[in-house]
Amino acid sequence: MSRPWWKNAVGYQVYPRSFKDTNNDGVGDIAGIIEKLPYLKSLGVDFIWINPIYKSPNVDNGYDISDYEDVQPEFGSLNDFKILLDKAHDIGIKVILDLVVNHTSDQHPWFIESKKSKDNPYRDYYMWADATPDKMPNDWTSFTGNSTWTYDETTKQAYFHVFAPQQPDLNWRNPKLRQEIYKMIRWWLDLGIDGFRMDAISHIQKAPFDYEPPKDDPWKPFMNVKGIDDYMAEMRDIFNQYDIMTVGEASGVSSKQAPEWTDPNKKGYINMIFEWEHNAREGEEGHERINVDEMKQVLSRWQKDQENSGWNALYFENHDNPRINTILGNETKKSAKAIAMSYFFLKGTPFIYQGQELGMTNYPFKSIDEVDDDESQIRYHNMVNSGKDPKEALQIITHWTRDHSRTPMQWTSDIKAGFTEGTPWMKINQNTKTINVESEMADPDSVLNFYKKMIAFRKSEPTFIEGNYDWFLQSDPDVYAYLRTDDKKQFLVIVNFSKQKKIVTLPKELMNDKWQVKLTNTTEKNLTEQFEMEPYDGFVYECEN
Ligand code: TEU
Ligand code: CA
Repeated sequence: MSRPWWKNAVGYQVYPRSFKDTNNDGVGDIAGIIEKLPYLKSLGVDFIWINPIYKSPNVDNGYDISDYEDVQPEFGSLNDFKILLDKAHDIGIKVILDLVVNHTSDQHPWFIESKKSKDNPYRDYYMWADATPDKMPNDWTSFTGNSTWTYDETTKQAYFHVFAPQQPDLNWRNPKLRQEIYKMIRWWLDLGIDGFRMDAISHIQKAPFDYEPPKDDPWKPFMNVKGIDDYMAEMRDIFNQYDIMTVGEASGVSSKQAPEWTDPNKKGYINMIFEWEHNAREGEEGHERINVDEMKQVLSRWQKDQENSGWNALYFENHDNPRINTILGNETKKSAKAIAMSYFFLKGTPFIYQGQELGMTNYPFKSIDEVDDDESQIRYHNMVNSGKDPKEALQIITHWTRDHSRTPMQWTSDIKAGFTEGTPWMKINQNTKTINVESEMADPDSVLNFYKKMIAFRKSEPTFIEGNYDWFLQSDPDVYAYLRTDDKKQFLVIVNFSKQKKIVTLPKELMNDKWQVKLTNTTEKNLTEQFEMEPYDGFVYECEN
């Protein structure tokens, strides 16, 4: 069997609102993505994943869809999208779209109908149950921290939602609903897109509503619940008719269960999973950082559990997380490069989030009014309402808000970052003066040029595709080190995440004089048993067998 294209591909995530604005309304658009295709090509990526571009009232920035088969006018038209698809394909870049089918917007015509009466033909597209304004059908908690139910006066029942009330969950138990979704999936695939990132896909099945979740696991009733397999298998049978890739946001699917989901010789519903567990935090609320030790363990466990069966999606940043160079690095060029090296050579398909390749950092939020994200707003107001000091609440919310990744892409040193000439929908980080595409293109030592080199290198070495993964220095709390090995070559990746200098002892059996530095963010040096590392030093060594 020939190897599927996505196994040696590098992906790039585009958050369209914040990528590039061409008509100066302050919001990024499809024409902006088209304009920047040559940039993406020069970076060396093979495909882009674009966050939702569908029609949406924008309560959750496009993750609340009111028309699955049309484009949000702010972004352009369906025709613009077709042009983007053609132009991307012309230069060898594939395009995957977000598939948001756990829920719709409350403005979707299905929900508008569904609300009207208990016997409306669309009633069962969603989940309704008897309630009163102060007694909901059960006590489940949504991802926002509030109830999963919202009462509706018209029919004196409540509807179910795991996200915001404006995002009612679809009723996947209803075969008619499923057929509508499958029709829509085919419609996009027939248009020629190259796959889907499947949003919140592990939540599409819910436990019976009389189920009582354990106190320490409030989301269990909608995390990879029994019965989901039937729906996933139905989607797989569609996906298998196309040469596409699928990556599922599937929290609740464990590393042990993952091969069932991602190995075509098993159930093989999708090609890979964005696991969530490695985003482990440590430290006090409002000051947390990535816990390196736990991160190493989680990444290694996923590598091992899918080593011979299934496939991994590799990422550090996305539109739901803070900037990695702030929460794991120290906001320097050097740490941005170290972080890049640490995950890029794992087994799987690496993804880069827009701006990560520049070393973009968190935004210094000063007031809750600067925060756009609905989830952060809800959490902030819950905290303040329950008596928390507003200053403290602000610190907690803004330290880890999703908005850090949603500030506009930094193209130039201009005050508006070359993103727009209008008023940007979201604050621009003023470190665009130094962290931007234009300056970094001109600087041979920039994070951007490092990424270019790293991407080309990764794609040139087949060992990184199928080679084994072996983790060493397992008990070191700061240094992440692993080997990738096949019968021709061996690569050794080693990164020091400590702010201190470290001397680590490498395994004796690895020592020989054939190791050569292939990539580093510091001065090259030989691999020695007693190996000294400055803060954020990173190296990739190669040895021919
Ligand atoms: O995020 C979903 C999401 O964060 C949960 O599925 C996650 O598994 C859970 O919080 C586990 O801790 C996606 C999008 O990435 C996000 O931007 C959207 O707001 C959300 O879905 C709703 O569509
Ligand atoms: Ca625009």
